[in-house]
Amino acid sequence: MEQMTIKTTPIEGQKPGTSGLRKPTRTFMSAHYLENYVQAIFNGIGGVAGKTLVLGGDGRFFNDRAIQVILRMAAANGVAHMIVGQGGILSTPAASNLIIQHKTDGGLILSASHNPGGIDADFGLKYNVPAGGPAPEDVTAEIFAQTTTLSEYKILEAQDVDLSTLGSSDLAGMRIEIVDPVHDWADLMETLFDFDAIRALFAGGFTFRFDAMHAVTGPYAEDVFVNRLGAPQGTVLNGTPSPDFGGGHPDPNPIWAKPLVDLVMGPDAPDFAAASDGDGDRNMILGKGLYVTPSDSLALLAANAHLAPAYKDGLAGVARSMPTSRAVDRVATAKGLDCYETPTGWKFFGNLLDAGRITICGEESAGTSSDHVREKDGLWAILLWLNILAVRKKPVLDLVRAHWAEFGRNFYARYDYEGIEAESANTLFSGLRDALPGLVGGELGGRIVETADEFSYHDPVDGSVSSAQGIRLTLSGGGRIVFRLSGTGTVGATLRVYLEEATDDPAAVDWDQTEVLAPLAALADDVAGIARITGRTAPDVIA
Ligand code: VG1
Ligand code: CO
Repeated sequence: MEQMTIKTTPIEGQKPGTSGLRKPTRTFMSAHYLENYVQAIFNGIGGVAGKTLVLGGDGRFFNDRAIQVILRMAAANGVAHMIVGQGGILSTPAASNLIIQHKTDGGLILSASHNPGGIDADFGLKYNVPAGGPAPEDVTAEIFAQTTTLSEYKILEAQDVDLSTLGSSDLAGMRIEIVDPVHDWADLMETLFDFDAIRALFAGGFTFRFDAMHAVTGPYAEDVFVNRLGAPQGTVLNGTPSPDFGGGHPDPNPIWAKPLVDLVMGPDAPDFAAASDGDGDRNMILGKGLYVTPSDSLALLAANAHLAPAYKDGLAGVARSMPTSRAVDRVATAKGLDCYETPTGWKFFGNLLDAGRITICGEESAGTSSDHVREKDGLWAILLWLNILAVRKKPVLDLVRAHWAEFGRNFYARYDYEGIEAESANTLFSGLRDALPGLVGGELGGRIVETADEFSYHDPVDGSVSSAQGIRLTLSGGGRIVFRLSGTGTVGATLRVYLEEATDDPAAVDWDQTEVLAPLAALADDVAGIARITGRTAPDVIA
């Protein structure tokens, strides 16, 4: 086995976004692309000699090849110990858990999450820190800086490592430990939730369908729901992971998980249904005849978490990303909890969780989690729902309506305009920025603009500042419009427009969301000039 130092030159555009580096798979497969980025990570975290790292991914196309390259590079860079999910597989929350439980120096997670997989789709790679969460901005900035000056990388010439057999082996002095991807994470779940109560729920005939969307969670869901909790065979749909996710987008929302939504809206609806995404960190929650928005789900989980053993003493505080609806803020106010507003992306919750300031946090994009790991955790959210349902013994619809009646209701939708030209996006945002000062105090659609600003986050724990995190307008009567650009796309720019209306009117439990939000959608178009600047008259996706 020969240690090689390969000369290379910087590759443009290796800038991590909201969640690591995401690019078309063919880009990742091009000469030196993966190698450069991995070496930049190793250099950017101060070298990896003697360190222990976790390694695994969501199983998408190129996962297996990339893992072999990373192992050879890790050995050549002097890594002491690599903990690898069997078959190269780890869900994102399971990887976070291994990083924490084994007290490692962090980990590499291969995933483009909800983006489709395949040679003509997307791939991704991110580094998580020893605390278990996605690297914060100072670390990703250092990694990016490394990509711009890189001149060589180290790699071993060696045969492929067998990833299929559990146990330890050696690669040029580096210990490789292949672990079961599911076991430790599933054991952790048993410590958090009342498995006996959920088992009794299933034994009583409660019906549940979980759609794994051909992605990484299939084996996790089989183990927890079927083996450990006694849900019947057939509970897990699309449970066999595939490198291209069965040709679909592994994105648990009403568009990409339409068959499941159709099921709960039809005559054979189960009592409860849920889905997760490519790497297992997102969740979608459904009841009979009902889609629960992720923002409402976060609020309901925060309000009821004390029903699960891990959270029985209450929550330290809660947090949500800025565009997420303010439904959880109402719960925090009612319960006297601190509530933090962070920029989009899980990395911003890490400090608050580490400092013990919050217990539960979430995002409108279907990510929710707690302090048990430092990633969002799709199956965790579903298990907390099951625990709550097992205690409350009421249909999902009743729980949601009771929640709205108690705390008030926030109507919410996100409009995505995909693949718009970068220049149009820039024009739109600079136009909005220029307009902000003139909007405050004025009238828009018959309502007063109470605030109009660009969100800057001041991290209360380490004092760091993250600016330009989205433009937001609040309107009298509880309305809010937020504009931001996606940081996970791989082609062109994606404009996200987040619409929210809030009311305390008890009658609102019966109002129609689309109708309530329609005037705001028109205002958003008007104030930002979406149709005028981008030529788009309707969003590609409404989530
Ligand atoms: C999106 C979501 C954000 C989420 C991120 C990663 O980012 O909006 O809430 O944290 O994806 O999730 P953006 O920048 O495209 O809006 V995942 O499940 O893709 O790791
Ligand atoms: Co994901």
